[in-house]
Amino acid sequence: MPVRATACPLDCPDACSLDVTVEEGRVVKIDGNHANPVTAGFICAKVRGFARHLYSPERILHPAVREGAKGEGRFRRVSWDEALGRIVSKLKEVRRVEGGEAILPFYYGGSNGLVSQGTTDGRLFHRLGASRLARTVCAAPTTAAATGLYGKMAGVAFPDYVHARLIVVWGVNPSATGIHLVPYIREAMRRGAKLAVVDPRRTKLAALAGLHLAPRPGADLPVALSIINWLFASGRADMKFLAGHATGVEALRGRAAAWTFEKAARESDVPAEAIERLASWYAGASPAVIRCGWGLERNRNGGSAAAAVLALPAVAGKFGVRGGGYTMSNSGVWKVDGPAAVRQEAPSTRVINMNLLGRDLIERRDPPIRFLFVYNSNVLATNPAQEKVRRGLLREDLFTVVFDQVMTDTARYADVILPATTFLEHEDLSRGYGAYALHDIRPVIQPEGEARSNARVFGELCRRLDLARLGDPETDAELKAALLGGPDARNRDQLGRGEVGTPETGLSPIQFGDVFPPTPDRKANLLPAALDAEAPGGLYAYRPDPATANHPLALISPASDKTISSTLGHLRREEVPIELHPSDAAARGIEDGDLVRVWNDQGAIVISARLAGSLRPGVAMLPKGLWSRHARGGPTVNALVPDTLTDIGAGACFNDCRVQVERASA
Ligand SMILES: Nc1nc2c(c(=O)[nH]1)N[C@H]1C(S)=C(S)[C@@H](COP(=O)(O)OP(=O)(O)OC[C@H]3O[C@@H](n4cnc5c(=O)[nH]c(N)nc54)[C@H](O)[C@@H]3O)O[C@H]1N2
Ligand SMILES: Nc1nc2c(c(=O)[nH]1)N[C@H]1C(S)=C(S)[C@@H](COP(=O)(O)OP(=O)(O)OC[C@H]3O[C@@H](n4cnc5c(=O)[nH]c(N)nc54)[C@H](O)[C@@H]3O)O[C@H]1N2
Ligand SMILES: [Mo]
Repeated sequence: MPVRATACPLDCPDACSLDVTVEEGRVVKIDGNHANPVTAGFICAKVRGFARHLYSPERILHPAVREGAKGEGRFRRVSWDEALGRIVSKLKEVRRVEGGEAILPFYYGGSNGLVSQGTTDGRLFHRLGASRLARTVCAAPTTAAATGLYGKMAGVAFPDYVHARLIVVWGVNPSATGIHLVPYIREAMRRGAKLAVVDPRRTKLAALAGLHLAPRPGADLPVALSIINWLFASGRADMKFLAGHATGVEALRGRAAAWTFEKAARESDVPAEAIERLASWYAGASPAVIRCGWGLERNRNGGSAAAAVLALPAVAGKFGVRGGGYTMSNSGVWKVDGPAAVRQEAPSTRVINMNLLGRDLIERRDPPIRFLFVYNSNVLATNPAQEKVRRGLLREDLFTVVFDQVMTDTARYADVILPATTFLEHEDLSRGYGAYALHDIRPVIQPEGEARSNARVFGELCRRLDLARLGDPETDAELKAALLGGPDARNRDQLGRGEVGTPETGLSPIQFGDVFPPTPDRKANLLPAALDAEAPGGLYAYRPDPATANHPLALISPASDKTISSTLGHLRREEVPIELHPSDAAARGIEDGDLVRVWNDQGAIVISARLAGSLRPGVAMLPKGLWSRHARGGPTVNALVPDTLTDIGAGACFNDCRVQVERASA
């Protein structure tokens, strides 16, 4: 049976290399291989079972147009020609009557590589003069912090974690969200390293850790600032490193000065002794590495919190040794050519923050959004303020196209649906944001049904709208060549030799040894002026918990090991319960398995409850990426999530959701 090598582009730091077994044109087995050393021959259960997604009865196999009411999900099959014809005439009409900005492309594309997003799609919407989208649903605050402090310098490679004497896992849950880091952590521990975890839940790694700090969601900032304050005050700060390699040092010291361990303990509800222990472990260990994740960014203090955590290795002098420093996102290390290479012009049309889609669909008048083109996204399931998004999608004067692989919650509201290929059916280029790997993705099977790739469909729309120009890279091969052939042709040479490319930094850079912030002074900037101006009250200013007497519980929604965001959600049939701490449940007379009502000012959901001692008291949990079917056909956790924005980066505040829970009558 032919085994074909490819790679996984799904939204995960690990960027696994895959072996796919194909029998009579069908995928029968998917496994990891060794092309990317971090994959090391094993992959997650989700991707091993990806054939269930490929051949799902819910796969969209041909274009269709709406027959029933919006949301009803009744469609009539049409040809590609008819579907594209309708889209073209509606785009022309909206542009003529309301102007190009009444058109909004909506995409996030965490699970898309470099060809299936930001190529012909961008070209189409830019040349149409459509509204632009701020892609902020994920990683906006951490990116702002990592860029502001270090110019998004390359991070510690996962294999180098084995050299660390202390590993701090902060707001990240690799056991679900990037499993290939875990063996390196275990190996480091086998060699004697200590592990500390900062997470409101006792995750699998927290249960293994010598130290687990469980702050209230959104209270990482005081914890990190109190450690910074102590490092300076106790003479443990590395003044030599700071003098040579950092700016903004005194300013940061000043902002941290008020934060004693006791004060941080009051805000975070972590015992002062536990914070102090983390501080002294950190000061005393070398190499020490911080794996910073995304759980700590999804709240009103998220950007400042990430900045304070990322400032720790500079203040404590943890750089310059193998296995010391931090890892945030490594997506920035690849020198691939951006929009210019694929001939997207830079327009100056209005920008819409994707996190505010619901509000903007309902309220925007300058002009109103009349045409919404959703692709690479299941926005109704994944965006904050779900009921506003739903109200927007229900507008009769909105024309919605949903281009997807399966019949998502969002697709049910479309006027036209288009069938999309998966990464096993189209060409792409994918870079890891944890593991250092750049993959050339080649199709291993023919598309199911009439599915087509994004690059092809948006290219065709350009032609039908007379927006194509001579010399535009069109085919997958032309697009790949354009993306890789720019200033750093090394990527391309490496791709040519094997599946895996390496960035110009090499596979295992030492921070402030081999790599420095790619800024003119090559220094860390611990208080960047732009971030300071953006954050309400300035960078590192703490904003208190939004809980109220009516809505006292913090409802967080981290990733689960069953889905990637909402992708693969249709394969999960059962209802998904809300997890409550036993003490919070007891106080409300709720028992395991009871039906409960969860509500706040945004909305209400009815769902069953499960008691979970792994949560800290005051915190409830529902995984992200749920579909309506997992909540009795009703709204999901995002119906309760506010559309407030983070302090920097204008990101989503998924974990600033505060709710009340009560027993519901069955
Ligand atoms: N299996 C699987 N893997 C995934 C994904 C998936 O959906 N499923 N999603 C992918 C995507 S899109 C992303 S962005 C990454 C995200 O990967 P992670 O960074 O791991 O993100 P989360 O699961 O959102 O949150 C991580 C942890 O933060 C904790 N947390 C919540 N609030 C706070 C807080 O205020 N402070 C602290 N310190 N911790 C907090 C949560 O309890 C959780 O254990 O994972 C990627 N990998
Ligand atoms: N409550 C809560 N919600 C969250 C989060 C949270 O922490 N809590 N986290 C957020 C995070 S971190 C993220 S990244 C977002 C992700 O949210 P989304 O960007 O909506 O990601 P997915 O849910 O994976 O949906 C991607 C969709 O694109 C489709 N697709 C994949 N590839 C292609 C392609 O090549 N072409 C086309 N046309 N379609 C394709 C898939 O079938 C899938 O339906 O969710 C966010 N939502
Ligand atoms: Mo994400």
